[in-house]
Amino acid sequence: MNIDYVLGSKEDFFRFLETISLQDKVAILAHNDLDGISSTLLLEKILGAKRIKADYVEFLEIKSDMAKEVLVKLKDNGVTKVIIADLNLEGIDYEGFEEMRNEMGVFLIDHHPIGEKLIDKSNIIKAVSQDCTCLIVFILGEDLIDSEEWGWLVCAAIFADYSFRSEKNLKFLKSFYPEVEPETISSSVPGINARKISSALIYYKNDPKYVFSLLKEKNLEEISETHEIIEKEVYRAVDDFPKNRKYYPKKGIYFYEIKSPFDILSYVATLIGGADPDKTMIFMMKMKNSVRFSARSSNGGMDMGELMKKGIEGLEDANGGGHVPAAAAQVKIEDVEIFKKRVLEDD
Ligand SMILES: [Mn+2]
Repeated sequence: MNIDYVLGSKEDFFRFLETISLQDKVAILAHNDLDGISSTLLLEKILGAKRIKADYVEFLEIKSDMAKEVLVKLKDNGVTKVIIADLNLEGIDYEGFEEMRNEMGVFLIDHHPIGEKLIDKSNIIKAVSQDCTCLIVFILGEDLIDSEEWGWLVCAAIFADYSFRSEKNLKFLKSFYPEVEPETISSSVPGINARKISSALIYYKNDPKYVFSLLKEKNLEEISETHEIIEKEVYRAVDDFPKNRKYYPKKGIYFYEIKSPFDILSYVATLIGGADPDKTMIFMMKMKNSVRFSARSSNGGMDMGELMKKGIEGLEDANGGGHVPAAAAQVKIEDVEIFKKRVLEDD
C-alpha cells in the first residue's frame, strides 16, 4: 500500500518527530469530522510508540481566521510543537498559518489541494485528494499502529471521504472487508461504522472530543444510540428530497434545502449524493448566524471545490472550497441569493 504524495514524505514526518524533546509541549489540531478525528487517534498511537505525549488536542471547524484563533489558545497552553491533520490551514488562513510557523514547530498532514499562497513547503505532507488523511497517517505509522485493532477505523474514514473511489484504496479496504463493492459500500460494515460515527459527531456537535473518547474506547454501543436519533432526521430529509428539490437545467444541478434541528447537512449530502453519483447536487441548511452549503458531484463532471470558491468570491465572512466530488461553503444570511445565483445559474 502506498500513498500518492504531492508534497513531503514519510521521512520528513519522522524527522519532525525527532526534533520533539522532553521540554516540548505537543498539540494535535484536526478537522472536526470523521477523517480528522480518526487521524488524531492514530497520530496519538504513533506519538505514543515514540514516547511522545500529545498534551493538547483540538478539533476545528473550518473558518476563515481559524489558524489565528487557535494560535492564541496554543500559546496560552505553552504549546511548542503542533501536528495539523486534515485541515488545509495553509489555504484557509495563510497568514495565521505562517504566524503559527513563526511561533512554534508545525507539521501539516493533509489531502486538500495546496494553498495557492504557500511558499515554504517544508514540514508539509500533502497527498492526492483521494487519499484521506487517516489513511495517510495509518500508512505513516504502519510499523507502529496495530492494524488489527484500528483497521476498521481507517476503513470508516475511507468511506466517509469517498477515498474508496481510487482503485488502490478500494483494494486496501478489501484487505479488511473482502466482500465490499463500491455499489453497496454504504450498507457494508465500514459504511455503517462511518455513518454511526458521523451521527455521533452531529449529535455531539459542540463536543467532538467526547466522540473522540468514545472511539478511543471503541465504544460503538453509545455511538449507535445517537445514530438512531440522527438517522430518523436524515431519512425524513431523504424522503422529502424528491418532493421538494429544485432542478436548475442550465447547469444540471439539483438544489435542496434541509430543515432539521440537527446539523445533518453533510450527512444528507453524502447519502443522497452517494446513492446517485451521476447527478450534481447542492444542499443548503440555515444555521443560527449563517447559511451553509454542501455540494456533491462524483461523476457529474463538475469541480465542486471550484464551484464553491466561485460562489463566495468577495463575500464578507464567507468561506468555501473542497474536493472535486465533494465541497462545502458558508455565507452570511444576507448573501444567500447572490451565492445561489452564482452557483446555480451564472456561467
Ligand atoms: Mn479528509
